[in-house]
Amino acid sequence: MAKFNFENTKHAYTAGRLDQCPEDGKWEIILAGKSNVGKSSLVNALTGQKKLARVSQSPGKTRLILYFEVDKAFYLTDLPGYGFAKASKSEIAQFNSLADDYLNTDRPIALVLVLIDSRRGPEEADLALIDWLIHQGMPYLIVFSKADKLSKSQMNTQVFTWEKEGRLPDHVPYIAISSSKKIGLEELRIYISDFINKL
Ligand SMILES: Nc1nc2c(ncn2[C@@H]2O[C@H](COP(=O)(O)OP(=O)(O)OP(=O)(O)O)[C@@H](O)[C@H]2O)c(=O)[nH]1
Ligand SMILES: [Mg+2]
Repeated sequence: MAKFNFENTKHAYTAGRLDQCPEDGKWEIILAGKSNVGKSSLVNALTGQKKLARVSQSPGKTRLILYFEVDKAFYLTDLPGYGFAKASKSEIAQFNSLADDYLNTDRPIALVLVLIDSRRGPEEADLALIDWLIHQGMPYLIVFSKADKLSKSQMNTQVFTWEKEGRLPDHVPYIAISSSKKIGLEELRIYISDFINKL
């Protein structure tokens, strides 16, 4: 089946509240994960556009829900990061609950990409999200980000260890990527394309 043209992507909408989200029924591939894990960088890397999504050294950059329409077919939805403590209390409450609420609504969510930093590994909030997704029966894929510092075999060993430690469920579906070194991007584009095509 055809792979979508990820280079043909445009920023379609920005939403600060759930009632501002598009209602056109297009499928969404969600990018979820802790602040600073590399969600916005991944949008740019997948689409080959350096400045489509804003990337920053300072965590908590993305505080709104951003919709990127890929090949007129589906959205890549960049959610605000969770677990970030440097914003003001009211801001944290606002953008964390926005991300939480988002997954709890009736959105046409096809797949949730759960980004986890390869070197830091899964933290409590990540496992809580994964458990929740499994409980809801919502399809997800773990995306280990910033994999430029690890070899493929080191990565596999890490994942095995995390599974044994109970920091991940056994046999999690995952892909390791690096936005800066362009690792795993084509594999992820194919995975997403296949997924959308099979819906
Ligand atoms: N080494 C390395 N650094 C990366 C990679 N991807 C992103 N980064 C860096 O990680 C930092 C955060 O990246 P963002 O893409 O803004 O992260 P985010 O998840 O969108 O963050 P929030 O918007 O705060 O939730 C930036 O300094 C990036 O340059 C990668 O593949 N490798
Ligand atoms: Mg971001």
